[in-house]
Amino acid sequence: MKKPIYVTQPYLPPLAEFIPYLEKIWESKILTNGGPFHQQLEKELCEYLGVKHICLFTNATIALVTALQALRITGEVITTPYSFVATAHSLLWNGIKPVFVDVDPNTLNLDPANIEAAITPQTTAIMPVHCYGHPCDVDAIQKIADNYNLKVIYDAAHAFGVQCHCGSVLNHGDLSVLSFHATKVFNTFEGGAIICPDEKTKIRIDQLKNFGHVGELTVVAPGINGKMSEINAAIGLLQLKHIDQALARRQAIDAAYRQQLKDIKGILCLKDAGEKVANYAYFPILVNTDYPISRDMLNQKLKDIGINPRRYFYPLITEFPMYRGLPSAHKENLPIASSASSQILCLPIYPALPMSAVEEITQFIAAQ
Ligand code: T4K
Repeated sequence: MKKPIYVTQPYLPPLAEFIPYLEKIWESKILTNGGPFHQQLEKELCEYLGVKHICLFTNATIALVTALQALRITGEVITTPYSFVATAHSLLWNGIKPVFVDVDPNTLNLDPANIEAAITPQTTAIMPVHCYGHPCDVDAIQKIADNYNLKVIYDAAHAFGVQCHCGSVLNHGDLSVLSFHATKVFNTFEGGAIICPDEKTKIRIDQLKNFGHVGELTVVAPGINGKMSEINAAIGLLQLKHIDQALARRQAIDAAYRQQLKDIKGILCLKDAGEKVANYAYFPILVNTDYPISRDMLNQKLKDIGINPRRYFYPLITEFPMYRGLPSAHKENLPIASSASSQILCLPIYPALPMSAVEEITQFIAAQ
């Protein structure tokens, strides 16, 4: 039987290349708590990504929770309904009320035009998402934040290596949070990071991810255990050696999809957001009413032949029980996000995906 094709498959370098890292860990017996691989990965990631400071985490969800605590965010935070649920969950974990506003129809990122009307005296921050790795309108968001004295924390889970008009997109806002989960462009199995602009904030974040400890005897905050282990950091170091090759392969797959899907009525490939360097993390298409069958039917039919796309992001966050009672969660407040959520389908994209599979998928879509 043919092997199923999933929306993504983690990139894994040759196993033999990982053995020397394991030998070093076995020899040193340093397994976690900011060991040598952890330190080296922070340094190498700063260089690769073009950012000043990075704090590694066990995953992006804990990093988002910690980022909000690091900046002492309270009250209300304006965010997007069109994301993975972890974005909004990080607010609830901090006792913060999410205020959802609609997205831009072209990028599906938070639309800055909707932010101002949602600001109240309780608003302290904005949490946008660089959805699918496409940069938000960072300048417009910053302008609003400056005018109203708000912090900006970007959920940059999808945005590894992405550059906008002025360098790394991760340098925008007060903090940015990356995910290194298995399904991401750059993975450490599980992992994440906060990008921060100055040493003082890095020190605070590093304390918060280590139970709030400062030295052996002092605890300055009710911190959490968000530390990345040496095994995960070692995988990250090895992945970095292969990342450019993996990104080039994603780019080629993205180009092939665009070429092969361009004349199919009712199928729209989501445009990029004008990034200078993209990461091709996802390949989202919109299946609109001009297409002969519904998005859900196409999804099912692809599954029936062993191809497993994903409806990222359906349902919207605002449809989950812990959010749907909020006034900002009403569908009428979010027409663009609601419509995109009912049409979206993310097609398989990952470095090992053969071009023959891309052809099979696009021919199947064309044949409906
Ligand atoms: N913010 C945003 C905007 C996010 O998208 C995410 C995570 C976060 C924050 C939080 O980041 P982390 O705390 O996770 O670091 C996946 C991921 O679990 C999640 O990390 C990701 N976003 C989300 C968009 O997708 P699922 O439920 O779709 O994953 P799953 O297990 O169904 O995997 C998808 C496919 O990938 C599978 O069908 C097969 C393949 N796969 C998956 C794994 C885990 C593999 O081949 N190997 C694997 O090990 O959530």
